[in-house]
Amino acid sequence: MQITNVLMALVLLMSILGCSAYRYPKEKAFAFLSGQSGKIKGLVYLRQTNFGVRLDGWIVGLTPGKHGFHVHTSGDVFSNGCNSTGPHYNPRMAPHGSPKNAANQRHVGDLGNVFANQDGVAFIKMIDNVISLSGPESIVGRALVVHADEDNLTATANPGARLACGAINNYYIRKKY
Ligand SMILES: [Cu+2]
Ligand SMILES: [Zn+2]
Repeated sequence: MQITNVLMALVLLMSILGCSAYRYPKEKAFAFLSGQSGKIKGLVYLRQTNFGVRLDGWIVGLTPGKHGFHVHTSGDVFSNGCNSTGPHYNPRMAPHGSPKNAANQRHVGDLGNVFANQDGVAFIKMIDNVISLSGPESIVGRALVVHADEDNLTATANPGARLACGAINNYYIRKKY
């Protein structure tokens, strides 16, 4: 009898967890990056985790070395290419800085640099706990931008031209429980 009760409780618990996970999945997003030259392309997946937003992806066609990488305010990558994405996403009116800075000492969109290898490929694997994929400071609908030059992670950073960009889009995977 007792085992049956435990099993019943377990089934009930699992169905509750399953339902809530179905209705409120952890947010996921992706961005296709492309640039005017057509040489630079990228794909970045973004997932909300308990430790922040995890970014996984790659960008090809870069020159080897560091390239500034940010969330810019607008997802408009059409009006004027990457230039219509506006400035770094900065809802807290903070100075530009390193992604390692405290949340009020960086733009929310400051993700630092990606590093391209000798083949011009940057593999992206980072977790950032200042950006989010939901709530008042969500970056969904904004844009990821990769620059020609290195971001020196200070207020005087000048990472140069915007080589490629892509709007950040939400998506959901429907799971059966
Ligand atoms: Cu930027
Ligand atoms: Zn910035």
